[in-house]
Amino acid sequence: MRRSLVWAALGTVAVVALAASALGSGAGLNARALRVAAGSQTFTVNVDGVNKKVNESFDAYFPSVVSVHAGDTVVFHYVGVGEPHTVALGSLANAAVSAFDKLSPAQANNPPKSALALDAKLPQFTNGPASGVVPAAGNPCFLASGTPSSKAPCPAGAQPAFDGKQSYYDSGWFKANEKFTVHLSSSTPAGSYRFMCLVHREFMQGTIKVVPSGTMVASPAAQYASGQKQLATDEAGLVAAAKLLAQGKPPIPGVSLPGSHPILVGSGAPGSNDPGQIDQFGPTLVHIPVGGSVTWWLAGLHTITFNSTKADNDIQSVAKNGDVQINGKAAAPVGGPGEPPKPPTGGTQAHIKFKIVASQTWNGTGFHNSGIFGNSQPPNIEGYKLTFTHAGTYKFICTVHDNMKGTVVVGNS
Ligand SMILES: [Cu+2]
Repeated sequence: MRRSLVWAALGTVAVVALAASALGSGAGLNARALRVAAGSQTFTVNVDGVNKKVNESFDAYFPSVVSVHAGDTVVFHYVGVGEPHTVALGSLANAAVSAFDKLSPAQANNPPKSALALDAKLPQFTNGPASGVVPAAGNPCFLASGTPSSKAPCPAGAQPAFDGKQSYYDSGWFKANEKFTVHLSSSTPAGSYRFMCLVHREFMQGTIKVVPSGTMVASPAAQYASGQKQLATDEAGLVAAAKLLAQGKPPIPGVSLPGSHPILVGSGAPGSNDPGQIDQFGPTLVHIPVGGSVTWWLAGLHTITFNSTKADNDIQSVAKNGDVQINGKAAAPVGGPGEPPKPPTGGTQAHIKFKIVASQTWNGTGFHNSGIFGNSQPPNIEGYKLTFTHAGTYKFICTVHDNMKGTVVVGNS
């Protein structure tokens, strides 16, 4: 199960605290913002968040709780820079998120079988690094009852209104700036409907709270503003880590990157519940001699990709019919092996273990790609080492995240 909080394994990961930080309906809002049941309002929930100052992504929904009436509409708007997400509603997601909510921080790090069994009823985003996206997770899928297939596509059909009774109601993998519009049936019973991301699982979740008609909810603008306030708090939690990352330093006191010319790939707030991560290389520029090496230490879902073209600089490919799939060229290793299937072990919560898991030599020509590293997170950080045999200036990107770039200058160029 993918943890959303890449550095949080160092501290306590309190899923419960995520829920506790959520906006209560109408909490602290101006009375003028309150309205009686309208039944036809549209509320916006941002999926992920954008920090204009630092390239970041947030495994969270803003706001994470939206209070509405039956008959209203909730628009989930993906605003991120490439971190993959979905919104899965329905009774299966509701049961899984509710079960994880009850776990202690220690249990959340090692969930009991009962919680894992509920999680397993929802498809994984992929069934392994070599496989593509699971159709029922990566593309919109709406089931009135039963569990979605882990392999076969969902039955085709128009998106129904959400009535609170469907078993599975998934947006699919969001495309850039995509909106997923959920009309709530006028017959939706009052209650809390949990939703989650099929990539980041129960650690990225939220609630549509349908209140009885006659009960007031805060206006769409006021609820949206509360979500953005939470985002600002989460952004503030990453400021210290972003400063350190720019200098090539991890966010943990006393820990430095091993090897010559190391580059840290992504960072986050250690020991906190901040759902944000920084999607930048640190440093963004290194100079090495001909025959020298660079080691990238990856934290989070990233790639190191050289000489990419526009067609291959994104792990998501969209077919003409709108179906999404993983772009194999952007996601898989090219020019040598990438991440091994099993994550390294040995690090403890307090002591980060760095281990180079892929080591290659490159002459600087042609497309070259580490492929996605998906298992690298504290306390076990995986390294990708590349030895450069020819002088030159080599620009690289991450194919998961937009705007994530760096440069290696080899020799005196
Ligand atoms: Cu990245």
